[in-house]
Amino acid sequence: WRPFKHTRLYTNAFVIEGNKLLLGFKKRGFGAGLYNGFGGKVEPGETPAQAARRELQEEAGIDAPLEYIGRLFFVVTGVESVFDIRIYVAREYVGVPTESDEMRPGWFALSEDIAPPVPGVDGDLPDIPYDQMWADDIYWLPHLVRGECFVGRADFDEGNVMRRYWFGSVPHC
Ligand code: 6OG
Repeated sequence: WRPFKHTRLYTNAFVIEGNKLLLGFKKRGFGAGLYNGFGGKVEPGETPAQAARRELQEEAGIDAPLEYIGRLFFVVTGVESVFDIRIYVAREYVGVPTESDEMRPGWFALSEDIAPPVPGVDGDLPDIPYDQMWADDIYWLPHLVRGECFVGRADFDEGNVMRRYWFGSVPHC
């Protein structure tokens, strides 16, 4: 494990409605070409919760009562500071998800034991596109969907390849 010299605070926010999950396709910048939650850097003077809400508004055009649900550390080859990412989730929102310069929002199907699908609407949704997401997401997103707090760390090689990782749920956020 490479030790942490500097960390930088980020947020990442997910919205769930019934058995649908809202993801954004990142159009530019770090992680371009991948689906992810909505988020970015925590700015000076902001709390992570404030930043999470601002980024969700900027990138997806919606407002939501976000709740803190997980914390992840990512060590990336060639990136000096370690990503310290606060993960948030909301189960309701206000507004209409709208494409921004950075993100194109889209709904994906969660398993039917979260909520029964609404015929004609939810039935047509694609599954969560794990093959077009950061390699870590498949390990912790199921915790988020179940409402379990989680923590983890992944050290990445060049590109979207994890060299070493650990993720787990924890009883308290
Ligand atoms: P901006 O560059 O848009 O913020 N992020 C990651 N998310 C996952 N799942 N895995 C990673 O592994 C990530 N690295 C960064 C944090 C970048 C956004 O992307 C997230 C932010 O929400 C390396 O300001």
